[in-house]
Amino acid sequence: PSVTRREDYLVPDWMVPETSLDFALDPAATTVEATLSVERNGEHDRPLRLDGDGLTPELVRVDGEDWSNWCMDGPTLVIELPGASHTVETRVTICPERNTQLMGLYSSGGILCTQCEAEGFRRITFFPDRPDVLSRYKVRMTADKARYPILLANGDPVASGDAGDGRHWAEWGDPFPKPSYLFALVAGDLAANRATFTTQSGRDVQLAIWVREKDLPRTDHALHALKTAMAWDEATYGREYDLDVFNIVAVDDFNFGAMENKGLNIFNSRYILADPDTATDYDYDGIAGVVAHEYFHNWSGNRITCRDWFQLSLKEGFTVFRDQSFSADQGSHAVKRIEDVRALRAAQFPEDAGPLAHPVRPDAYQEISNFYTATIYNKGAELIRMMATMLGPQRFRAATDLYFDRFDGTAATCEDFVTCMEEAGGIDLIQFRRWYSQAGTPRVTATLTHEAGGGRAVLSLRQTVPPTPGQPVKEPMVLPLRIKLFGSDTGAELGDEHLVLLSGESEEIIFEGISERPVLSINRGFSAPVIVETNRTPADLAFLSARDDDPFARYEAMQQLMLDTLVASVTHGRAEHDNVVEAVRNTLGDETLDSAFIAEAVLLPSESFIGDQMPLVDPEAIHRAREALRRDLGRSLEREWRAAYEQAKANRFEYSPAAKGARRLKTVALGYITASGAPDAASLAFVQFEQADNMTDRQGALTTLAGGTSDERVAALDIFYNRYSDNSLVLDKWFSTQALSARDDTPEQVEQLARHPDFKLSNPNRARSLIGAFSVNQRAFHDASGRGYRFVADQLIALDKINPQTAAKLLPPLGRWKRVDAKRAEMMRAELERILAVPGLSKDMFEQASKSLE
Ligand code: B3K
Ligand code: ZN
Repeated sequence: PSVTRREDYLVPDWMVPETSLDFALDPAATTVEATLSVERNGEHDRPLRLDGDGLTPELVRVDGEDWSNWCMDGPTLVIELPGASHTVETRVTICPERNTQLMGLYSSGGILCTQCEAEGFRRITFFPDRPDVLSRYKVRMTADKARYPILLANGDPVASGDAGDGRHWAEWGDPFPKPSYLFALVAGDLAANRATFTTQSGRDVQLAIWVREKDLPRTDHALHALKTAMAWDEATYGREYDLDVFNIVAVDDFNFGAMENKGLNIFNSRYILADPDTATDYDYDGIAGVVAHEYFHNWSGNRITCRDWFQLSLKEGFTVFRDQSFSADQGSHAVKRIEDVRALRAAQFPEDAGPLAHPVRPDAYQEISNFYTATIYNKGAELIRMMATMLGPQRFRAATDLYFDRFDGTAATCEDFVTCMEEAGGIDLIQFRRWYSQAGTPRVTATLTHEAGGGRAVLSLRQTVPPTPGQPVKEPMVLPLRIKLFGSDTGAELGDEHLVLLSGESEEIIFEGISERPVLSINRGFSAPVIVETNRTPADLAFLSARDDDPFARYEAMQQLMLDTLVASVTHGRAEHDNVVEAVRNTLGDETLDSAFIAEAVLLPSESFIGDQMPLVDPEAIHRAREALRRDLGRSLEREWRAAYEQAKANRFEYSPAAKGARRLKTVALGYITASGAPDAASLAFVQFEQADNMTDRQGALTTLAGGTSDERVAALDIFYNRYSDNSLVLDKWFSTQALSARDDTPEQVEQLARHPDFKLSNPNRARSLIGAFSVNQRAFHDASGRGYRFVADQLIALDKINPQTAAKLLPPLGRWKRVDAKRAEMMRAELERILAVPGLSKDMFEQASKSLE
């Protein structure tokens, strides 16, 4: 397999200042005529190499004349050219309706649309398909007027007209030079939800969200989020939108969440469509977050793009950080931070601890699509957050201003960004840069000792960074740790919060004047993305869970208390639950806390996260221990859960932080009432299911029922299916709820669901709703029979033939065989071997599976 290496980067041989494209659109055969103005870049005599993928040139012209001095080098069109600049024309024919990979130009539910990042443009036309070739695009589209009344492309509309024969045409021009991965066009029978946004400098921007007519009523939330995001980016980063129009199109078949094409974002419909009856609060939040994310890319991604794909986190890490901050500002900062850290721990920590671990700025790849990972995105965002913490808000803003100003209109590197942080921040980030080059989650051991006589407390910190593939030995990192001490007798704060920058392997910090026994609050706000081990007792953790003034630290103390209890119980077969029960009782009864925070704090860590704390995962023992603690919490606090449930129940649907918090706590309480074994639990859930005026409550009740064995379970699943059988986004929930179920027969159920008439691998959302959900259901996936592994491998082998990118994304759980016992490991390896033996396996899957076996 061919490997691309960061150190091999060379500037482009040819630049393409102008690109003009002419599409004769047709689902079966679309012809694409491209006219490129090309300019030799530097002193060399190398030919023009135009990337292609599955393309055959039907015509090659140079400066208006037929040109014969070209050849194909594999998929690449190589044209010998004299002199410095030319006009090069090519023509190809492509078939959108047979494009099941969903890269390039394809058809989704009758809409023609494109996806070009990272290397999809070369499936549309011959081009130097790399992010550092910036070009100004003009696009002309001709299409059947009845089937494709709406024709959209990047930039602003220029002209349109009738083409005769029932066809029409439109021209669009994008004044901003852009890389090919940001190219987009859409043709379809679409209706728009429109609004006008006036920018801070007083320019009017026409906003439109394009969907099928019947979906229009479900676009208000996304449109509102877009306007809010545009205003937020002006207020927070001083960034204003730069075209006259901003279009968003939603399609049902999409390989990921959405795409930030210049002026024409294309979305997976799950991140646009919402109404109370069909979308949960998580869906609403996800929509606002993704709409904002793609919009923010207009500056962090489009105006400043990436020099090469190794710099992907330059745009993705920073943009995730920006969307996280935006979402935090729309509601509770504490709850948002808890959610983001939970996502990081669920997706990125396991990646960093497994065979696919890679640095935030990778050194090599076989298939770049495999590197759109939690490490690039979520850990990348944590790196930006650490720099923001070290700089403080004013200097961070000065540094981002400098970055946007200095690199506007260019293709930049992570190094460029860090340099701006250093210059405007006035700090040295030499050692901090290791965060970009070293993979693996650092582990910090923090030991606090108190010399009562001398009134001193000594905090010893020690860090290690684990070996990862290709990086056996690591250097210490810079870890910004927010730290505070509390008095265990008085509960008082013992001094202010400190920002400790741990940069050596170990360090001691002395606190003077500490007369009572101190309790350590460390990594407050999750200031560094690390694992912290401390010598805190269960009583210390319970104390912090009730008293810490940093809400994240408070949540974290409760989680740690729960984890310690669960790990002890898995290891020794049983454990004392009283500390957890009392801490949960305290939190539930604390009237100063809001419901959303309480709901997060009292939720037990997931089975996989418990597994991540153990040397080897015993899925059954973890499940038993967690269920036992859940039952105990349910029984011991049944009165409190019922009270919380009743209180939250009174609300009618409203999309506000308070109403969302009430719904969240309500379903958590329902879960505990169910876990208690109360005889009326299933009927309580069924009533919630039936009477719900929103999807959060309905799906919450369904999830509770789906995990059990009541008669109501079957009834609810049927009712849900029938009620929503024409809504594919809701049917995805029907599949995923069952795939995530804690029932003993889930592996079997999932096999049956894969034969359900509504299950189709060709739709990525549907494939993920079953395969993706099932493979994070730790106990079911790791069923001792090995049938879970076989199921996933069978599905991925079938999916690889349709859509390799989506298949490869679902592979990592099969690769974590080092985390389980020898018997399971052997079965997992056998499935990876079976995948690798498939003739014609994609390079996407090959890279993931082969690395996973090492
Ligand atoms: N930039 C796109 C992701 C493209 C993924 C290509 N495999 C969406 C985003 O991060 O905003
Ligand atoms: Zn992004």
